[in-house]
Amino acid sequence: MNTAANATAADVDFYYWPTPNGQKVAIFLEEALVNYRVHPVDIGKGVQFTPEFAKLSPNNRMPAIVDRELDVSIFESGAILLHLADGRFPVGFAARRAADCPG
Ligand SMILES: N[C@@H](CCC(=O)N[C@@H](CS)C(=O)NCC(=O)O)C(=O)O
Repeated sequence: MNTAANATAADVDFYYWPTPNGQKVAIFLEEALVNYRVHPVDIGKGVQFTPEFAKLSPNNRMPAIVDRELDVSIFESGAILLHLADGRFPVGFAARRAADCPG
């Protein structure tokens, strides 16, 4: 995860709040070693209804991501997971499997 302290250009901006739909994307990002930056979307405070967020997620729900290489935003956790699983990200599952199970 990218934080202000170790800020480098992230490959993915992740709009997140800790609910199961958010967490399943968070788990994927961590497990696939994606270089991502978290943007909290406090759904208790109505952040999901701001015009800025609605541009990324027109159904006003999180999670959402922005893929910086393709400059595209994606919402709906299932669609996000399919997008992230395309193998384009720096490590991806194949490399992760090889790292975890050498030989
Ligand atoms: N089908 C969507 C559901 C996303 C969803 O329901 N997000 C909830 C939190 S888990 C949300 O943002 N709720 C805000 C609201 O209803 O105003 C997905 O899988 O991403």
